[in-house]
Amino acid sequence: MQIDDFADILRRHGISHGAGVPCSFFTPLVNHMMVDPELDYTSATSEGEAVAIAAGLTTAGKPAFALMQNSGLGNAVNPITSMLYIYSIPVTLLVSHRGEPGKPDEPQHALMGQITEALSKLCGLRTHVLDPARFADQLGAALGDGVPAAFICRKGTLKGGPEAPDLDLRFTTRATAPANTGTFRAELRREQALDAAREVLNHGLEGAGQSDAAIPAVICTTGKLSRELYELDDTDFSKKNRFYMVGSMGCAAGFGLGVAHAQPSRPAIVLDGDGALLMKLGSLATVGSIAPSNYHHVVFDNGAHDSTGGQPTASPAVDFATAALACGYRYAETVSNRDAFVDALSRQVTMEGPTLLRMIIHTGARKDLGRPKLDPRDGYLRFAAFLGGRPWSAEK
Ligand SMILES: Cc1ncc(C[n+]2csc(CCOP(=O)(O)OP(=O)(O)O)c2C)c(N)n1
Repeated sequence: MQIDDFADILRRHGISHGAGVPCSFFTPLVNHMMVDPELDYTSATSEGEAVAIAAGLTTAGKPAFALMQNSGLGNAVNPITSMLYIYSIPVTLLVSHRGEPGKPDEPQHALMGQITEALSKLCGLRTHVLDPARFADQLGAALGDGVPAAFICRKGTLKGGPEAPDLDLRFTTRATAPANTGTFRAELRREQALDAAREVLNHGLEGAGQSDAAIPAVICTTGKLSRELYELDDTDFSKKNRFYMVGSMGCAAGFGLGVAHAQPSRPAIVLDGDGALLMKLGSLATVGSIAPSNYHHVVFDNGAHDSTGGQPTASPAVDFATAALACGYRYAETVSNRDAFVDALSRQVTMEGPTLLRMIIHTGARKDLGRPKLDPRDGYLRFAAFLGGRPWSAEK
């Protein structure tokens, strides 16, 4: 299938964005996207992150695909099963088929080559082998039904495309220093810090005359952070600008990047945990390379996987603020008390992003902390409706 025809089908179905980690089978597509002004490609640091970015874009009204080698399908299993499947987000996966049975290939592809199609189906993806004659209809059907789908692409299926453009790369070193340095000790628990953040997170939700675009999109990482924020003020289902991630640990940063990229005039605030950020630390680099000015990253750092019992993480050894600046964030700082946190958060959301705010907190949560009564899918649809970007059927 000539890549121009393939790209045309994507375009006709409203797909203008893709994120991925490439396979040589997709060279025609990636090269094409690098020169086609109507198709935008984000180079992700892992296939799971690519799925998260594509999911954020799709949710915010820019239907997107995630592209990967089938070896990377293994890296994406959790975001597919815990995010695309749970929320039924119609992201299109393009998965190459290395190690196709009966075709000579390298040993590392042998087993994955045998199980690719079955694994994709087991993950709940509507799975097709990419057939040029049927691609348009199958893509249209998946998007129309609002379900995630995978197209398995065999060697040579996609053809043509330009040569890769010459990259005029300049590698710049920076003397990076965050706004403040020092030693920080926690004063608040996560729930107290979240309580202090609410005015910024809820900005514009109440009160007449606020432009809808000024209301931030708030993306919350998995675990107790989401549960606490929900219990603080959303049990009445009033915080339409929030998305509580269940599972998909590490994917809030990538999902938020997709949202920020799709809706550049709306602030996107990602509430992350240290464990989750460390799981997909590459997201700092992806965010820094795209550098959306509306992206604001807040890391609630208790040095632990608090939600699973307080097991330590590597975060005390990691200066997230310096790391973010080194990755291309425009501003970053660390705080540890309530006043400094509120001040920094209020300032950062008005600054040109990406920004990162590391809030040092204690471990621990209320013993009687509940679980959201909000069904994950309903919560997701609320958020997608708030973003106005749901071009697919609301029914599963
Ligand atoms: C892929 C994956 N691995 C492990 C878990 C289990 N898990 C859920 S929350 C969590 C801890 C998250 O830690 P952190 O991001 O630091 O947030 P905290 O709980 O400290 O607020 C873990 C390990 C999971 N949900 N998904």
